[in-house]
This record gives sequence, C-alpha cells and structure tokens, in this order.
Amino acid sequence: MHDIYSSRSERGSAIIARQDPVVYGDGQHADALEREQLNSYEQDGFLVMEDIFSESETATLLDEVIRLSTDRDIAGMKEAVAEPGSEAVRSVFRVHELSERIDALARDPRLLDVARQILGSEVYIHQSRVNLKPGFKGKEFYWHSDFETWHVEDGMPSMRALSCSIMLTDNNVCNGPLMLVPGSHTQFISCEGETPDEHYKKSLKKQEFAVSQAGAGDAVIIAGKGHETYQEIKGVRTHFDDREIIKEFFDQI
Ligand SMILES: O=C(O)CCC(=O)C(=O)O
Repeated sequence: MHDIYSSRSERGSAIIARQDPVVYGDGQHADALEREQLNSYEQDGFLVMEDIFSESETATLLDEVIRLSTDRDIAGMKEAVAEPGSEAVRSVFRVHELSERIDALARDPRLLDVARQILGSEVYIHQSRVNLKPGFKGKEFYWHSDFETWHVEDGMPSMRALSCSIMLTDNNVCNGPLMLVPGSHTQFISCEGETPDEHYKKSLKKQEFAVSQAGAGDAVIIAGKGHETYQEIKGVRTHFDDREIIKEFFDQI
C-alpha cells in the first residue's frame, strides 16, 4: 500500500503537504469550542485554553504526578523512563491506566469534548504520559513531530489525532517550555535514516539522532544559548554550558 506519509524509508527527506483535514466534520460533533477557536486551531495547529482547571484541581493533579513519579513500584516498570545517566524519573507512560485521578481527567468533558469536536467523532487515548521537566537538570525534548513518530513507530495511519498538554506549574524559560511552530501542522516532514531497533527506549530519554548521525566532515549546528557558561534569570546565574552538554554526549558514545 502506498504510504503518503512514509518516513525513515528509501524516499529520503522531504516536505509533504498534509493530506488530512485539521478540524473534522466541520466541528459539529460537540460544542466545547467557539467557531473562532476552531478557526484559530485550524490556522495555527494549536489552541491555548487558559484557566480550564481551578487552583485546587491543579494542585491535586500535581500531587498525583508527584506520587506517580516517586512511587518505587512505578519507577521499576517499563512505563517509567529515567533521565539519562540517572535514576530520576523523566516521564511515566500509560498514566490514565496507572492512576484513577488521571483516568478521570482524561474523561473530563472540558477536555474530552474539545477532542470530540476537533476530531469529529468519539475518541480514544493513543498514549498518555507525564513529563517531569525539572528546571536545568532535566534533558530537553528536541524539535520533533509527534505524528511522524506515531506513524512510523506505532502505525498510526493518518493525522486524525491531537495532543493535549496540561501545565501543572507555570511554564517559563527555566523549565523547558513547550514551543510550537504555528502552521507546521500543514506539512509532514519525512525524515532520513532507518529507525534503530527499540529506538524508543533511548529516544524517550534523550533525542540525539542528529548528533549521532553526523559523519566526518559534517557540521551539526546547535541552536544553543550562547558562549556563556551560565544562564541568567532575574539576576541569578545558574551554571549551564552548551559545550559541556555536547561533550557529555560524545563521552557516552
Ligand atoms: O513537553 C515538551 O516539551 C514536549 C512533549 C512532547 O512532545 C511529548 O511528550 O511527546
């Protein structure tokens, strides 16, 4: 079968126009969002919904995330991914099945009806996770497209999916804020190279494919923070050096 979204295949890298709708069924399946919000989602590929949860709901969810990430039984499960070179939990997968509180969250109409409306049908969960992202210490999530990974590694056939991220603490420059490229949902980036066996076990800890693919004579351009060996936030300097991070990577391979 011809796969329009083939990637990590013999095709090599390419930019391919999205072949699927962004909003399905003209947004008629539910009425959680106004027409303006649907239009903005269609245009940018994301939507920020502020103050969906009260302070006390957010605090309860944060407590639950802390419980999940410090539970020794969970830390020993394959669902828990540790930070590279450490035992600190970076992510926990399948959290809607590991936690009743998160299961209830996934069924909360304030979120569920948004997904139903955008996707134009009833919905199911493909993947759930908590990402801890501790300031300065946690490894970043490099630029990536979730759909490219889900398509190639999990077999998701088309772009009839969405991601919903709930911030439990303020997102700022210190804790790796999630950054999105408006409009990038209209194109599919088909990537070079084959997927190594059990790639997800490493890539979920740290995405380092570009650097590890580099050969003699290649240059890898790193959009780093600059030449200083610190990061300054509100007058407080914390040690951080791009060169050390890259050296650490080469020392490991
Ligand atoms: O939170 C982030 O920075 C990225 C999260 C993400 O893309 C993921 O969990 O797949």
